[in-house]
Amino acid sequence: MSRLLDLRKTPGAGRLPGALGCVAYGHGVQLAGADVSVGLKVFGAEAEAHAWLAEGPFTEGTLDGLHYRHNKDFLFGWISLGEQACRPGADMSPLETVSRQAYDAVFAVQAQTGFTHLLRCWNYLPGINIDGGGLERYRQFNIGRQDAFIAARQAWLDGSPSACALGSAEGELVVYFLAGRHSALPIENPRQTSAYRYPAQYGPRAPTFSRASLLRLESEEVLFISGTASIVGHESLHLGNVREQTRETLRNLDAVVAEANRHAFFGRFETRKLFLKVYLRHAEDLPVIRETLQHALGEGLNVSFLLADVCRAELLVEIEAFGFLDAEPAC
Ligand code: 3EB
Repeated sequence: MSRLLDLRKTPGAGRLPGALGCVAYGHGVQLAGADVSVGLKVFGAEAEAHAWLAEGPFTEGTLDGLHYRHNKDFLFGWISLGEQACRPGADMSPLETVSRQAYDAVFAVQAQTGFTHLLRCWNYLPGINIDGGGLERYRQFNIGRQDAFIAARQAWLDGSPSACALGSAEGELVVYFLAGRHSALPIENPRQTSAYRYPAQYGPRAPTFSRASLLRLESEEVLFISGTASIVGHESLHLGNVREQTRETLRNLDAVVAEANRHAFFGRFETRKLFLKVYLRHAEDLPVIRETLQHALGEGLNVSFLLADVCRAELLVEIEAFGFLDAEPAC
């Protein structure tokens, strides 16, 4: 059965023919043929390409610095903006300015192409935990992102897309995303305060994302789980303890999966069968995180490990996930 969307991990490879979009992860390497490169170290390979496969034909374009490719059902878009070259708006930091610009471009492309439903956004910003002149840079990003959602009259509370936001050592702000013609069901985690309702102690503007989004298509269901960390309610737990942070993160993932399963139509998602991306702050934590994951979920996981800063300085690990359920094959 052909899939509308299929995620393939191809270590070191370039763009696959038939890819709606191809993302390369790797520090200091450019993969020929990838649409967008994210400068994070990958464990176990020099680089990894993650390709979203979908049925063609494809149409490509560029608008306001944002590149996109779409078939009849899905649009993949990507933009990379440097802060040096930007002209900050009045009372706006360079990062806030480029974050606003990136999301303004996302919504402009959506309006022009008709792929009006934002499904999943990936955000990578240099120095995410660094003070940007009175405000942590992640918090500056949150202002620019939320302003763009509000200006474009996009759902910025309930109904916002699933997302992740990670820190790279250097480089530009990189945003890539998937959009569709139909809305996904936003899923929240009953163990956690919705991120868009975080209190002001985490920054003047709350982050704009849902814990997960569940998309039902004719022959499959697709689940995008946002970056998930050791947060219960709105508080970070297990400070300094990477094993316990990993275990709490897995409890949160299971809770989101259970919540998604209340709405799933074609069966049940299982955490251990999802495609997992694990972001770790310290390379030396890899053995503990890997062992904790295998202990909880078993061997044979489909998992990538990436070195990245997580958006709260005390968080040591964050996990995002993606999965499918096929419709019963018609015989
Ligand atoms: C959290 O739960 C951890 O700002 O887009 C996770 C997923 C996190 C997405 C974002 C941030 C984002 O708050 C951080």
